[in-house]
Amino acid sequence: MHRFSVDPARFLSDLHTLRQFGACGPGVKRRAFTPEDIAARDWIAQQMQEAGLQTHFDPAGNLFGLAGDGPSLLLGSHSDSQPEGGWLDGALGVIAALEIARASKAAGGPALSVVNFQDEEGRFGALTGSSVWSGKLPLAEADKLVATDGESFAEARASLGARAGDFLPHDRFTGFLEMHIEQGPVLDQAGEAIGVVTGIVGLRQLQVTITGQQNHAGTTPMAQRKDAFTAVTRLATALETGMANIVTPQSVWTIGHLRLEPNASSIVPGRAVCTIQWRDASADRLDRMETVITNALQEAAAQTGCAVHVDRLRHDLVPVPLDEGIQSACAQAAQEIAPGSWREMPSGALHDASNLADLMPVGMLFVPSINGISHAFEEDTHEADLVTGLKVLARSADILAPG
Ligand code: HGY
Ligand code: MN
Ligand code: MN
Repeated sequence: MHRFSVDPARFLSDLHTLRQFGACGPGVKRRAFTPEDIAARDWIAQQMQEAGLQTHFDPAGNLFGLAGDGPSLLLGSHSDSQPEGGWLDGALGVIAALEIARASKAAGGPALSVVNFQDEEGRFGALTGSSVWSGKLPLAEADKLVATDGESFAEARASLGARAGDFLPHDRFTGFLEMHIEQGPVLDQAGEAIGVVTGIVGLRQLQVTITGQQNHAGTTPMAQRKDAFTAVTRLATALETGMANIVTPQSVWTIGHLRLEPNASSIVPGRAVCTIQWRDASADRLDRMETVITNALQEAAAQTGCAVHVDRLRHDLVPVPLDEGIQSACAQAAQEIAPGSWREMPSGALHDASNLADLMPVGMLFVPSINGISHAFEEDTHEADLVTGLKVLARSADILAPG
């Protein structure tokens, strides 16, 4: 028995409307708290109100659409993007949640609320909005976070103005269910439609500042240089060697942000700032990877005569198993709607669900990413897979929601 039915055309139309906020070719640039992000949040809040949901912004910029004053199942994701983002990363989960909550409300169905978390993509921290709401990151600490573009979280969130209310209590919600694009190749290569997520990897990140000696690129003999970029290359090589015996094919580490100073072709770089981020499903292996990283940093410094300073940029995000009960509801829904075209799988990407798993039952569903591409403008998913995901998420919510 289904207590409500969704409208795929309306869902797809809303997805394409959201895509316009910060549109950049096929993708989006919609960093947390930028004008495009705020405009998108205001539009989503308006859709929530028109759906009969009570809208609420909290001090961190998280936007809720509440089904009523009583307990409800929470569905959602995030609408902020990476500096160069795809149109579906996060947005899919927010719009699918909106469509489902709207359909249930209209049908007098179960109480389903919506959340659009802020700064999942880490312009400031790590899953910042849900980290603050979950209590893992005090707001006063978050306010001190500074984006690589120089704006602090405190300055950015001031743009909420009068929108911001108080933090909502966690116990208003009976659980959290998030649909997201896989952002990897597994479902696409297998030709399957749905992933029922079993767990989310843990993540750690350091910001490394390497100080050498700025000098003339023509007159400074190679043997006398303290070249900060050489230290970065030695670090990267040492990581490859050091990780080889302790990692699995799913373990990852990335030097994703690098700034050379003064970044001029005729000057030996005297300073380099980079991030090292690593992820794994095992906390113990994250520890062992951190030992490799620490040793590699010391080796790079010794070999180049540079000084190395490390800041742990983000609070640690531990590996998270997802709720068994929610997983079985999602599996039942997937088998009903996409029989034989679904699998259980882990998440190599981080999600806001990581922050809620110790507060309430949490579950996730994936839909395929074409060619496994994400965090890039060309990120995309076949429309039929988007609609299948919506229907499986709706059915899962129908099975799980109280009342
Ligand atoms: O980095 C992540 O895993 C997420 O997409 N922000
Ligand atoms: Mn995301
Ligand atoms: Mn992302």
